[in-house]
Amino acid sequence: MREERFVAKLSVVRGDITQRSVDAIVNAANSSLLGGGGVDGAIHRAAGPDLLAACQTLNGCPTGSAKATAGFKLPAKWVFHAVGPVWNGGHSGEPEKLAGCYRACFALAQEHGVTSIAFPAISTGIYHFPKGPAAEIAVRESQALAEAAGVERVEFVCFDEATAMVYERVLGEA
Ligand code: AR6
Repeated sequence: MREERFVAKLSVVRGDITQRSVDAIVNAANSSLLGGGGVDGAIHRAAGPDLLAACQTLNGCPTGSAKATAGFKLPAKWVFHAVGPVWNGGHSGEPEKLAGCYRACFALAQEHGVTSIAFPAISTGIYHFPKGPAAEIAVRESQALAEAAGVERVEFVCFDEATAMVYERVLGEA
């Protein structure tokens, strides 16, 4: 295995992911990849209609995976559209599927030479995945995968204060 030459920086950022100047932002999409509410709606509004046209060529995406498009009018060059699980009590493979989203995004990062990436709290809004366990999965997978994927900077972009506090606790314990 090659020796890593850097330590990835993981940080909590409060605010709107569409404003982040990073190589890639991650969308919390659904398996149609044709848009929706929450962060998905915000990303499509900010990127402009070319994003939907690009998504229409992808034929959807399975839960627990991700697909890439350009960022169009966004500051970010790429959007990685990740499909998180709907929380259904936790015994339907939800944690593994959520981890799969992060793994797929780091694989896309490596494929596209992305060195900075911003994640929303995938599945913790409309899909109701509990915030604490979701943040633990996000941080664990990022710590395990960022450096090997060549990613130097990982931002966890939190739209609300409660989510930011959860990430700060998890990162503090990590
Ligand atoms: N920037 C950063 N985070 C945001 C933003 C934003 N602009 N807007 C919302 N969030 P959600 P999910 C946070 O519901 O649970 C869509 O309809 C939000 O506060 O966007 O994965 C899709 O099409 C929460 O912390 O995504 C799917 O059908 C987090 O982003 C479904 O919702 C995720 O909330 C996906 O549901």
